[in-house]
Amino acid sequence: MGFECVVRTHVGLRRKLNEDSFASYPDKGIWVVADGMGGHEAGEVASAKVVEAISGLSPSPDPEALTGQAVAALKEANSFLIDLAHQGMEPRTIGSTVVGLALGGGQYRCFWAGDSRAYRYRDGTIVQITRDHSLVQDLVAAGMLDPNDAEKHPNSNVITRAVGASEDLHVDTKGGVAFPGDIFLLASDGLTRMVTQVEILAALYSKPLDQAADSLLEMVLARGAPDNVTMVIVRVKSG
Ligand SMILES: [Mn+2]
Repeated sequence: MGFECVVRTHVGLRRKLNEDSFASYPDKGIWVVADGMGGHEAGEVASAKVVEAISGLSPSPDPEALTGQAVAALKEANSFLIDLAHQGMEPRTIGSTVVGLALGGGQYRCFWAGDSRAYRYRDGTIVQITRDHSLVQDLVAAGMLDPNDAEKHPNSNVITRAVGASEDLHVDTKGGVAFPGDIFLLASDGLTRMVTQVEILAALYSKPLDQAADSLLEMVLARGAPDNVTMVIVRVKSG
């Protein structure tokens, strides 16, 4: 499988630091976006640790095997970040979300913890592959919150899973067949809170990937970009 990929990361217009990180390894067929949290540079450390964990994986044509390796590496990063947090004067979380994509052999697999998301564009339609690990997502699933009100909820920033957040990290995975022309988007919430799924679809529809990424970033900046913004867009090439 051949891939075309573009990445964008931007500090946004209100934050001083960019605590998001990304990794793009088209030769290994793996990509990752991580959104760090904790303040005072802890977030940068955490998201960098997630990316570092992914950088050490051995190439594999099987996305499921690659994802297995990634999950094991993320569990190690999880322990590292918890130990690191315990070394501080005041206990605090040094954590990061993660969303990853492994592609190979006509298959894809996504893995994630937290509210960074993966979408798949295919034949003019878009689906969100991941399901946020967040308080509002739990409320929506329980029928206690209308999905349309989720973004406006006062606790919309509360995530229920992250690398570095608890001793036993559960990473969700989901995969299937990948076809030539499929486009995958991995993004931090700095993008997905500011643009709708339909706007992402419109950006990806029949545009070169560079243009799609630029137009999405411009949209977020025009709307005030309160958070760091990171996206990785990967297209499966034909042949
Ligand atoms: Mn964020």
